[in-house]
Amino acid sequence: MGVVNVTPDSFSDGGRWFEPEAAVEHGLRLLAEGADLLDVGGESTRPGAHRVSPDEERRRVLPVVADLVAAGAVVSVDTTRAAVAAEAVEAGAHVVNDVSGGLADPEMYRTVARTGAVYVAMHWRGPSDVMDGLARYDDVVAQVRDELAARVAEALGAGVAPEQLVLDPGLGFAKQGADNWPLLAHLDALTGLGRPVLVGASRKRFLGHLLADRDGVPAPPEGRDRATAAVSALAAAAGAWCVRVHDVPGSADAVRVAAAWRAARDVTTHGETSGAHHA
Ligand code: PMM
Repeated sequence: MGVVNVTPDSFSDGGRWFEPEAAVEHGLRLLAEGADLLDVGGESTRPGAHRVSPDEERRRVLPVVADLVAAGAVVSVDTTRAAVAAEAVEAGAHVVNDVSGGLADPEMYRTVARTGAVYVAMHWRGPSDVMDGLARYDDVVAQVRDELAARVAEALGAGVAPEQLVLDPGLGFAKQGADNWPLLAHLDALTGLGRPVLVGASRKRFLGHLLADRDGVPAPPEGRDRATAAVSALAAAAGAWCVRVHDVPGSADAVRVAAAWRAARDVTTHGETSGAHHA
């Protein structure tokens, strides 16, 4: 999944593709580089970010969604608003990517159920301007798993079909730096919930800290792409269905490596496939 942020202020690529034409052109480049899916978002979720109005969000994302769909792309809309999600699906989006997992808008599950779109439910505890204060865990893996399982139960109760659901640990969202690694290392806790898993590690702060220089200065966002590709390889090898990234070529190669790795692992020493884990 390649990221197309139509925002002036995203932490990782803020403002570079804010004009619709530039955003569409960027999306087409990501497709040419190997993305299977494009995630179009009009509202920054960077830590501390404030909300944009629904009309402004519509103005940013809908034309870009429509143009990319017309160009043949499979498009996801990154929104927490049910109305924007519905209009994006009407414009041709196939996937609704909701970083709030349905907690920001009480209409989201019913809207998703009605449209039949694929729905990514990310682990979330509150809006970007307060989320850093909500990162308190005794056992981050068990709590994120259980809180996502509660979202799944509520979505199903509102009529969303199980096949529509994709789950996401929400790296960096109400997570302190050190909370992200156990979630990655125990991805099986989430794949164990029985739905495909999406991982969004790309250019996030915890990678900047990992790659800090000798003085402790974090690596800048563009300096985190190789580490992002490494996470993509490991996440895909651990069974992730999708990785959401800004820089596509490294992660496209990484997921191919992981697919070959998994396929070879599933072949027994007698040359027969176990058949259980084919990606
Ligand atoms: N992260 C961001 C935005 N949208 N969606 C999902 N499903 N998972 C994520 O981890 C995620 C997301 C923040 O990154 P950006 O500001 O670079 O887009």
